[in-house]
Amino acid sequence: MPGSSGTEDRLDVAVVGAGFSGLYLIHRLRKLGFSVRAFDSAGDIGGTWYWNRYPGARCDVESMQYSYSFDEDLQRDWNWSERFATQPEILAYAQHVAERFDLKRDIRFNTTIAAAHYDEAAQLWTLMTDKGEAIEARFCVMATGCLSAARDPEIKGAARFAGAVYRTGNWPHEPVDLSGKRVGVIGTGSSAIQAIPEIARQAGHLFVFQRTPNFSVPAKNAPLTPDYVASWKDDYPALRKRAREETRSGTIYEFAVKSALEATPEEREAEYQRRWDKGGANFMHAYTDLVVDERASETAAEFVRRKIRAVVKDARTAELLSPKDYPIFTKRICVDTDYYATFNCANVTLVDIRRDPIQEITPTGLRTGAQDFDFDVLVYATGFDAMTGALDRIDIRGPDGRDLRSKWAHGPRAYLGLMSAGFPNLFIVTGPGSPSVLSNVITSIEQHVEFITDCIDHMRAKGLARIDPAQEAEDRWVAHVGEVAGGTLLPKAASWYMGANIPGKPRVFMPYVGGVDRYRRACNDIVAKGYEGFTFA
Ligand code: NA7
Repeated sequence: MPGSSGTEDRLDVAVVGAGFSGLYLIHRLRKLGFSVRAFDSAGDIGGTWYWNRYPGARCDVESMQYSYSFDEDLQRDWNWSERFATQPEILAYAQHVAERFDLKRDIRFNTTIAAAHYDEAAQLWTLMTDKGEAIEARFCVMATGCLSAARDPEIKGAARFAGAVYRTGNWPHEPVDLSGKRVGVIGTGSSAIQAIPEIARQAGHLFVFQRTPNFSVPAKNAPLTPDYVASWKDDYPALRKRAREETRSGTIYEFAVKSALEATPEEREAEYQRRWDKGGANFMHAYTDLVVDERASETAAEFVRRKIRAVVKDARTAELLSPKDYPIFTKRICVDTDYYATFNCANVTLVDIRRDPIQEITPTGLRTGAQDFDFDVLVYATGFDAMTGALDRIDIRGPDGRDLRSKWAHGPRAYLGLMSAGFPNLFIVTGPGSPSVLSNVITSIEQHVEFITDCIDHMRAKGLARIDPAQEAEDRWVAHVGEVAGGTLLPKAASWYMGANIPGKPRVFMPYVGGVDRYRRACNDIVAKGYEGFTFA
C-alpha cells in the first residue's frame, strides 16, 4: 500500500520528467505525504522550455494564461512582461516555481530513464537509468511531454555536413553567433516560423527549405500594460475556473457565436480583419464552424492567403508560402512576428523542396534535384515524434512482459489518455487521447496531475495497491476519441497530430478534440462513479 514507506531506494512515486508536469507532481505528491523523485535527461528543470531555446522561441498562448493556477499567491506574485512570453522568461518562471516550493531536492538531473518494468509479485515499477541504476517505485508517472522527442529527418549524407548543425528542439545553451553566416533552415513549422525572422536579422544569407507551407497569424506581441495585468489578477480564480470548465481549449479567447457561412462576405472580412489586428490564435475562434466545415474553413484560409500576397512582394514567393492542400487550423496554427515580411529581405531565399526535393546533404550544404546550396550552418526545425515519441524511447513493460511499444504499434491506446490497460500503476500526463496539445497545456497538466495524485491518495485511503484500466473502458474511450476527431476536419491534414510527420508511424489522430471542458466533466464523472472503468486490487 502506498504511504509513508518511501525510502531512498523505494519510492511511492517515480516521475519521469521535470517540466511543468513533473514540477507540479512533486509539489502535490509531497503535500499529500508521498515520497517522490523525478528524473530528467536535462541538466535543469523546464522540459520543453529547457530544450527549445532557439532564437525567437516564445509561447503562443498568452502569458497571463500560460502559467499555473494552483496557487493564488504564486499567480499574483509573478509578473510577466510581454503578451507572449519568451522562452527565457518562461524558464525563469519555472525556476521561480521550483525555488518557491523547494522542488529541486527531489529531482535527479542528467538522468535518462531507459526502461520501466513492472514486477507483479512485488507490485513495484523498476526504472532503469541510462547509467544502469535501478529505482523502485509503487507508481510511475510519465511526465515526459508531448513535444519532447525532437527528430532529425533521415536525409542522405547528413553526417557529411562540415559546418555547424543546430536543432530548434535542442538548441545550444551557449550563445550561437550567426552573424554574417550563410544559414540553411529545413522546416517551416511553428518553431521555424518563430526562428526565421530572428535568424534572418543576423545571417549573411538565409535559405529556407520548405516542404509544406503553414498558416500563420501575427502575434502582435507587446509589453503588458498594468491595467491588463490587473484585469486578470483581480479576477484570477474566476477566470481560471472559466478556462478550465467552460472552454474547449483551456484558454479564454473571444469565442465565436456564429457560423462563418451565416455571415455575409463583408461581415466575415471585417471580423477576420479585427481579429488579425488584435493578433494571436484568437483568429481561429472567429466562427463556430471553422474546424468542421470545409467551406467555412476556406473563407478563413483565403483571408490569410490574401494577407500573405499583400505582404510578400515577390508573387511567386507569396504563392509558395500560401498553404492550399489542407484546411486551415487542421495543422497547429502558427503565431509569428514578421514571418511573411522576412521573405522580402534580400538575404532570404525560399526554396521549394516539395517540387524539387532534397537529394542529399553535402559537406558544404545540400543538393536538391535541380540545384546545389552552400551554407555554413544547418538548422533542423523538423519537429518532434509528438505525443508518443518520448514514451517510445523508454522500454516500458507490464506484468506479463508485454511492452507498450508493441501494444501501441497501430496507434496509442489509453483510457482517458491517462493509463494504458495492462500497465498497472503507470500514469501518463497529457497522454494521447487527452486534450493535451489541443489545449493550453498547463491547464491540461494541472487537471491530470490533480487526477493522478487524487487517485493515488484515494488508493492509500482505501488500502488499494493496484490500478489498471479495464480493456473494454479503454477501447470505448479510444473509439470515442476517434469519433470526435472524425466529426472535424482535423484528420484531413498530414499533421503531427496524426503521426504523419514520422515515416512508418500509424496515422491515428492522437489528441482528444472534444474539449478541455467536456474532458474534465468526463473525468469528474468517472471519479464520482468510483473510478468507473478502472479496476483496483
Ligand atoms: P513541426 O510543426 O512538426 O514542423 C516541422 C517542419 O519540418 C515542417 O515544416 C515539416 O514539413 C518539416 N520537415 C520535417 N521533416 C522534413 C524533411 N525530411 N524534409 C523537409 N522538411 C521536413 O515542428 P515544430 O517544431 O515547428 O513545431 C512543433 C510544435 O511545437 C508546434 O506546433 C508548437 O505546438 C510547438 P512537412 O510539414 O512535414 O512537410
